[in-house]
Amino acid sequence: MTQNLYGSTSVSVLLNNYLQQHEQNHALPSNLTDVLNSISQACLHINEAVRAGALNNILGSAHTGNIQGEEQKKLDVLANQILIDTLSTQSAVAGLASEEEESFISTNQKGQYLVLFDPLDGSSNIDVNISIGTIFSILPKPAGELKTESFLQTGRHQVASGYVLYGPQTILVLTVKHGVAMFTLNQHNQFELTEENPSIPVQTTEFAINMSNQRHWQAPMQKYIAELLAGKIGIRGKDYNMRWVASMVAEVHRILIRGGIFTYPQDQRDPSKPGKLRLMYEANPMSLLIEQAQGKATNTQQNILDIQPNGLHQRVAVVLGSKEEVDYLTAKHQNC
Ligand code: P6P
Repeated sequence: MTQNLYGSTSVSVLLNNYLQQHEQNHALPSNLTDVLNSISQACLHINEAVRAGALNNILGSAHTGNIQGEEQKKLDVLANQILIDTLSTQSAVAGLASEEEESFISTNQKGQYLVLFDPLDGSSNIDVNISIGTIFSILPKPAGELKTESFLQTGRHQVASGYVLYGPQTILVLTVKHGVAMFTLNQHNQFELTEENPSIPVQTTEFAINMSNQRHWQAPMQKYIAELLAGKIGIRGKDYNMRWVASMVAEVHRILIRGGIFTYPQDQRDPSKPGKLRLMYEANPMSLLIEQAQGKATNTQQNILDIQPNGLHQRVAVVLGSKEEVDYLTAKHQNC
């Protein structure tokens, strides 16, 4: 068998091969590879727990709440602890922030990176066997003492981001800001490269939104969705299809593969909240992946990656996916 780009004599390229090759090709620091390998190891453990489900009595509520005021599922708590335990032993990691933790966790003083994560996104789907996922974001640790402000960097400062989708396949998707790579878990429990540099189609006829909130949306969003629902006879002149999985990881994965637009807008249910999704460990990591795949992500006013954070658990309106559709919807909000 001829050697392929990654020095492997078989056609399979495993995660560590890929990361080491990227480390050389793009002069990435080796300890970033170490952090990504640690995250993938933690997600292998989470994957085992997810797939055991009821057999391990791991479904259902933990009867506890988190900083978001949300009821935690047993798997939320377990996934969070697995990530904390694994990353706390990774010397390159200085600190952690999690959707499930009120404040940050200091780990290794000499670490160069901060890791932020939603340990199990899509929790409402856990007990009904619908795809869920782990989302992660990696930031450089600023010089000096670790404090909350150390984490409050714009999404453009991320050095890597990604997710693991626990679906019909277990798929790791990541970027180190040189394109996007997708790895499928093989029968040897190894992540194997199966897709490189997906490019999101500029146009789309598929949208994802929770329609039950329609009466709460601001006028530009109501007008936009009404245009899509009008189909061919409307001003957009084409029929649209709709999807809503209630797992952002699944929606983003679909968009990376075949395009589309996903939005969770601000609504009037709680005008004090700019949106439901969290900037630091949902919107930012996903927006970096989308941009690396030629898509776009805004909060209807500006590019999500340019938002200056003011809190670890800050919420944000999200519009992401096929560039032309995101630009059209964003312009609607700016011309109102
Ligand atoms: P709703 C999951 O809880 C999540 O944070 C995202 O993964 C998902 O897109 C959204 O919330 C679903 O929200 O209001 O439809 O349940």
